[in-house]
Amino acid sequence: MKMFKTRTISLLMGLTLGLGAASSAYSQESLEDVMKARGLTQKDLLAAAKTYTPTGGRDEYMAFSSGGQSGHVIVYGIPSMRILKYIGVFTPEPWQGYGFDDESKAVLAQGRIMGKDIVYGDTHHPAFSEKDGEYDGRYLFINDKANPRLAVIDLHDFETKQIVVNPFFKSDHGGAFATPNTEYVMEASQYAAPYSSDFVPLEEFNDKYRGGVTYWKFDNKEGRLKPEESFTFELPPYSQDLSDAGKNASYGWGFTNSFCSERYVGGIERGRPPFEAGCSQKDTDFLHITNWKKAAELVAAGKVNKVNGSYLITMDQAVKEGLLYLVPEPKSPHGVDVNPKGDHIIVSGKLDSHAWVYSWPKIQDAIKNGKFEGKDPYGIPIIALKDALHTQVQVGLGPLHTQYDAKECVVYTSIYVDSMVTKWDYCEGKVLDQLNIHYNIGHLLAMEGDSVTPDGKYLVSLNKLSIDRFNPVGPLHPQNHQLIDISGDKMQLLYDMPLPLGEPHYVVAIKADKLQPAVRYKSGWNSRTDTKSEYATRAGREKVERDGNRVHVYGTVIRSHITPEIIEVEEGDEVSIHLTNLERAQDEVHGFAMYSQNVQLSIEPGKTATASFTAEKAGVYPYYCTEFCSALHLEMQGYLLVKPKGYQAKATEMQEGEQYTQADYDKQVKTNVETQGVIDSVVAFITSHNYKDFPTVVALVEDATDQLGFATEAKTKAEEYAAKGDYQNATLWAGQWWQYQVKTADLGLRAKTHLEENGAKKVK
Ligand code: CUK
Ligand code: CUA
Repeated sequence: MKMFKTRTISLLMGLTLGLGAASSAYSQESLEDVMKARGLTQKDLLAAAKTYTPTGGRDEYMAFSSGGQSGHVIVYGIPSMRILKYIGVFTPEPWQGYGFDDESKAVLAQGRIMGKDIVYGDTHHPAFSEKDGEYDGRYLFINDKANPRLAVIDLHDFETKQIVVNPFFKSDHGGAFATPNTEYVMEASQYAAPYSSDFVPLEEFNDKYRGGVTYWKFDNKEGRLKPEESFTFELPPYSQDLSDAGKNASYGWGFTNSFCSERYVGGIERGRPPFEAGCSQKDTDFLHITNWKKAAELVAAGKVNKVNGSYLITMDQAVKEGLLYLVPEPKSPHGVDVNPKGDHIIVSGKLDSHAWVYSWPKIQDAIKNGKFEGKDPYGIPIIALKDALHTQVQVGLGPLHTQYDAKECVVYTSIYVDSMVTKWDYCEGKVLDQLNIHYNIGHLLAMEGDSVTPDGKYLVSLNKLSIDRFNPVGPLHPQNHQLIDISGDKMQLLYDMPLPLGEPHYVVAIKADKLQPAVRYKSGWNSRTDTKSEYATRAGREKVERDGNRVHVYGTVIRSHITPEIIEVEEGDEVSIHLTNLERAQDEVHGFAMYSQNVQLSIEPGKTATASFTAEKAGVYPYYCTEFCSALHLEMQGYLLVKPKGYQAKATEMQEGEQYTQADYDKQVKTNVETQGVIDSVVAFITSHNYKDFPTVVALVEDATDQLGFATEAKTKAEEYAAKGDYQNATLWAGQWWQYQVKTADLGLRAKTHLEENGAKKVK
């Protein structure tokens, strides 16, 4: 312990004197040496230079990837391809305390289905909130295909705030897709099923099984989906697939494709040919066109009935009101993508080598003139292909998804079977370039590719299989995201990134400067509801409240202690520990884990989080902070004592491990005086510079001032005990005084470094 103190002090001194003198030692190795040793070509170097981001550098774009089966969202930077965060969405995520604190458990509980906790998701399509068709950087939505749900993530703190369960579907896929002002978020079903939770035999498939597309109303001010204002279009049991919202020319409409309009039901065990045979018989499937703008008016006018407690526009009503149309599309299509102007829609057929380009003006004409080639078995008007199609382009075998370039008419389509990306012109109908990617590409993503003004620049190919790309890690491989430079005429492959967390389907990327995430919460904040927590606790106001066997602990955390450090309850008590992080410093998160109780909180600066459990068994339960937050992090600890019913205390005095004398006290005080010298020199440096021009430094200084205040309190106590000749307590409090000094010095040094690195100026 004493050794440690001395070393820390010299470290602090060293930092004070040594910082700012950058190392001048330079590598003797030449670029050629490294190229030779690693077998790199000029092309490799060029690619490396385009993605390599020096230490401290930032990315131009932030990508939000579906986490596939993990039920999370993965955030990474482009072009560095560095993973920045996993966001817990449908699945508990202990690092963030997601699914462990009461506040986030309440979010996950919104996603219960038939009373059951569903603790994973098969996430497919993330979507940003939009304003006038541009990403506004406020919210992210994502769907869960397996359990038809949508989640809302607030990009102000990258936390999941809401989960909604579809009131009709038993799976979804065509979500999440936002309308141009995030009026609605689309979610289409995938596998047709009865709308009720009752048993309905498969023999009644055509009559009783249904698909659909839900338009979830989004309250842009509140940042929440509004189930009571949302509505669903009843659709035939055609296995709806992907969706996209119309924009500009097609604003007010939505598009949803389908892949089994044969309505085939397999069942090899009943002697029937399998699904895959029956679902790929016809040459075409159907693109569903829905008018959400008009539908919303009907809902507002009280003309739509509720089923399962939610607005349902039946097929009959939709046809009667002119809200629903079908257009044939290529066999087993996958992906429907509206262009930035909203006047073309591209659909690819997995079992066709063409991408089909539809003309929205043509479709509109057909609708206006009532020009249909017939009706489907449910009475929905079908627009003839020739009355809707602009052109068909041979792009390669197994085309899936399309992304739009910054240049008009230019698009990139993922070619699954041929494992390549085809760059082509949909106005002229010609292929421009093709690039082999590693293997079996699914989605691809362009920068701000779903907005009305895509950026071009980079493309990421989301390859399904990574086979031989990386060091082997067993039979389950990561996915391979390949970064491609699309700024020139020819596509250039830059980098392979393994993504080892579920199978991401789609990714969206936004300009990094559109995001302004917070570094701390307002003090005592429930981050999941974005309101002041009723359990917020201020420094010095920590308390324990008991009502029968219900115990509420109102505590705080700050470097380096948890208050309270000892919690005493009785066997059988229901315990809730509410902890508020008093820190204001950036990145000073504290954790809270407890032996055998499934307790693990992440308490970011300002946050209040709650761990609740039943103290079932009498015993001793250590708890501690799980984030290495300070030099005395390991000492950030405590004990929950669960006493047997009717327990009578035996020992009355704590057994001290060490006895301290006046000499110990004097020694500690001497150390403290030296430390104060360090602090004073740092303070002198800071105050002699224009530190007030640096918000980061101002925050650090505020925090340091707090810590120094605590130091003064501890100093007073130490001196009081010393005056009474109680050197045991005097020495311990002097030690605590020093603890606060070290934290003050640490903050001060961080502030000083920041000033030095950011060109602060001396003030007279
Ligand atoms: S899907 Cu998986 S590659 Cu769910 Cu958009 Cu196409
Ligand atoms: Cu707080 Cu470690």
